[in-house]
Formats: sequence, structure tokens, C-alpha cells
Amino acid sequence: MARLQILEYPDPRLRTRAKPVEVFDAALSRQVEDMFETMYAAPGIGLAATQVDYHKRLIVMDVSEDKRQPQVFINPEILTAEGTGTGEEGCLSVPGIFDEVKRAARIRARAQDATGKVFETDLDGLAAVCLQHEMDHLEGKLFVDYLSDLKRERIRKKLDKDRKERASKAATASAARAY
Ligand code: GNR
Ligand code: NI
Repeated sequence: MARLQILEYPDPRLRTRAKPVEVFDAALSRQVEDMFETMYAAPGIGLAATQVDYHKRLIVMDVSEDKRQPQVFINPEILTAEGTGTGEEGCLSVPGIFDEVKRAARIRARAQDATGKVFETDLDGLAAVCLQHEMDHLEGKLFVDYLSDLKRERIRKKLDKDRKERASKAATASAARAY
């Protein structure tokens, strides 16, 4: 198992449209395991392959309290969507930013598991929100795209500043170690 690097906004690779998974082999299983390890370590409740620079239609999720209910969605489709709800969202690719997004409240989805077996499932609450958020990633879309241009620009500047601060702190720590 390995932890993968999570791409951060505005990395242009997050805008890639993922391609269908066609081969369900050992390499795919390894990718699923590495994505679970990365998601749990972050920590997050979902992770789309796009976020780890792997441009296939693959999502891992665990919205449970005990973090022992892993779910894999490969080549997911939304069959039906009902109602709407607004909730606060965050994203591992937009660290430290949270804002309200409107989504369908209940969805029925069809997807394949890591062995290629097709299944259907009804989702509501956080699971419904999370799958819609993850499916957006596979289309190259981020939750900040639903916000105003002004907000998105402010977010981009804040993340830039945060990254610069992190880099300068790391440089100071490394200089201190060398001394
Ligand atoms: O960990 C995550 N939490 C979250 C909270 C509200 C709505 C969506 C999410 S998904 C996010 C992990 C992530 O970025 N997945 O792409
Ligand atoms: Ni996300």
C-alpha cells in the first residue's frame, strides 16, 4: 500500500475528464487500495481518481462513523435523482475551504465494483452528496465552480498564500536541522 499525492486547486490536471475503466486487474485493485489509504490518512470521506492524477472513472468512499465501510464506485452513473438540499462541502483538493453547494437529495446509482461486477444502490444524506461531489471530479469539475467568480478568485489567492507559507516553514525547519 502507498499514500498518493493529492493534487490541489488550481492544478490544471484536476480539469481532466476521466476515461472508463475497461480492465479489472491486479493493478486496478492496487490503485483502489492506495486510494483508500490516501483517503483515510487525509482524512476524507471520499476520493476520486482524478485527485491523485489517475484519470480513470474510479471513486472510493467511506461516509460511516466507524470508518469501516469502504465503498468503491467504478464507471458510476446516476440513474435517478430526487429533491434538492444545500450543505457545506469541503474538498481535499481545496484544503481549508468550506462552502454551501446545492445537490440532489436522493440518488439511485449504478456502478461496478473492483471485480467488475455491476451493482445499483440508493443513496441519501452525506453519501448522496459525496458521490455527486466525486462524480464531478471525474468530469474535471470542483465544488468551487458552483461559487461566484469573486469567491473562487479569493480562494485561489488564499491557497497560493497558504502554499507559500508552508514552503517557507519547511525551508526554515530544514535550515535549522542543517545547523
Ligand atoms: O472529505 C470530504 N468531505 C466532504 C464533505 C462534504 C461534501 C463533500 C466532501 S468530499 C471530501 C473529500 C474530497 O475532496 N473528495 O473529492
Ligand atoms: Ni473533492
